[in-house]
Amino acid sequence: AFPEALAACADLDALLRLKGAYVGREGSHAARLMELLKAAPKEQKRELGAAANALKTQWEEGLRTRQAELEEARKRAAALASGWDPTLPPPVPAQGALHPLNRLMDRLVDVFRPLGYHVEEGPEAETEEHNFDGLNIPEDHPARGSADTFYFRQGGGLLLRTHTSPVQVRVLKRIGAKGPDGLSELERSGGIRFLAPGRVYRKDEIDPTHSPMFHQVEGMLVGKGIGMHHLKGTLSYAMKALFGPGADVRFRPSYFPFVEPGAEMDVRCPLCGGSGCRVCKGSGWVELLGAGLIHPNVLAYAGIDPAVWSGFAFGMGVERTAMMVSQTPDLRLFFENDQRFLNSMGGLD
Ligand code: FA5
Repeated sequence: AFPEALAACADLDALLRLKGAYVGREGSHAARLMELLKAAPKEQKRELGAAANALKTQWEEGLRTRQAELEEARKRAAALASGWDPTLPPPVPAQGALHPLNRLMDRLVDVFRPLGYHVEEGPEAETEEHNFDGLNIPEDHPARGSADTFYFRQGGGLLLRTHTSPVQVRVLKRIGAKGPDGLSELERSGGIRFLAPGRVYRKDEIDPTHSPMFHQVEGMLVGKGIGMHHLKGTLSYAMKALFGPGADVRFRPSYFPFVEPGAEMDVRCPLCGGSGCRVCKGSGWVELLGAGLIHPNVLAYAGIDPAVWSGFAFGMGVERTAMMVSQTPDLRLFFENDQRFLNSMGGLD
């Protein structure tokens, strides 16, 4: 009978054969029924016809259901054969995370926040005025040349900022401008301290400690009676927060047109402990930042009276700092985005 024959169909081929035998156009059970119907006596035709149709519909529905079942079974078998196991839980998508350099900049912000510093920002496409003029950098300074600085071809004096110091000029101009009450924001607040983290660009040859694109964190404090001791105390505190209480730093006199006096701060090379290696070029020390007391010309340029106000500024290399904190011997690793390297950088949090 039909239900048993249907259940016995183990695959789609058998089902198609059964389909032909029951509802096929010629020679099938359904076709034979129609012939019998034609030969039936006239007064029985209505009743017999309805019964024949019901039977045919029942066959068709049974065949359709069974066909769907067999197709599903065939798909599952093919998937299993291909090595896919539908009973396994779905793969967990890899989760995104902040880049180690961003995490280090966030951490620096966290170190300075309790000291009253907030975050300021400036554009990466800067004007010569903010990048050089406002920072007391002379017209003939080599850093202004196209050998060191990326200029936009369209002209307009736009360049890719070579350091985060132009943010100093932007903020100083803003807080130095007199308001409607005749007072500047600086006069109203009595001082300011901020960090400016961001990307900078230079035509530097790429090597283990240099990249044409890198990051800096600028720091600035403006107040009254600010001296080098405030700068040294602040940076020593920050380095201990970053590298641990045993952090060994030194300050060397240096020159930047926008500070006077100027200094550079080195940290004892954590890769070799000071005995000399490739990263510290044998010296045992790695330069992390430039700093100094704000040059009077920089304050005056922004409309701030250097006889009243003073302050300090520093600019820290983020890749260099990240190398030291994580003991990474080559800053290029931070830009190659090898997941194994990035995932190993837990120490920067
Ligand atoms: C400056 O950029 C000054 N604007 C810093 C400053 C700010 C001085 C405020 C005084 C007051 P310098 O060119 O030395 O200085 O760069 C600062 C730091 O950036 C360096 O100490 C170094 O850590 C890092 N650095 C410089 N060039 C590169 C480079 N090509 N790749 C990676 N890091 C770099």
